[in-house]
Amino acid sequence: MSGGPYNYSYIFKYIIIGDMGVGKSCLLHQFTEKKFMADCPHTIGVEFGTRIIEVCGQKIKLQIWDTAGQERFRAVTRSYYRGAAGALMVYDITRRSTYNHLSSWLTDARNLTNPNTVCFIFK
Ligand SMILES: Nc1nc2c(ncn2[C@@H]2O[C@H](COP(=O)(O)OP(=O)(O)O)[C@@H](O)[C@H]2O)c(=O)[nH]1
Ligand SMILES: [Mg+2]
Repeated sequence: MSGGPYNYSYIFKYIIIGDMGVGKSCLLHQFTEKKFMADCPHTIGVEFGTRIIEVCGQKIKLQIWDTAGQERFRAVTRSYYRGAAGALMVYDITRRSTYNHLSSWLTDARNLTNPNTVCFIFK
């Protein structure tokens, strides 16, 4: 697409999943703004951040979706997962339950994404 209106060659969607309050929004903010946000407002509505990275000379735009507070009920919608190239599963190292819940987050991710979606864990 060089020369076109886009300054990147690929766009990939990533999603962040995990229990409420594990630091998903902070992680996204840190990645896109390179800043820690101590008072992260609760995520309301659909939110995503973007950052362009370069791999092997190709510019890749990452579009990272943040859950819209639905994770409180662990009922994140199907459309959130659709088309994700990767799912970042986050837990809070100080709260064991958030780690235990990862198995159900992984089940959702596996059921609602395609087989090529890469799932990984962050704490
Ligand atoms: N100590 C500590 N607190 C964090 C860290 N990441 C996030 N927090 C705090 O945890 C709370 C919840 O973070 P948030 O990103 O809103 O979680 P989310 O509900 O998963 O989006 C906020 O008060 C953050 O300031 C971290 O790495 N260390
Ligand atoms: Mg949040």
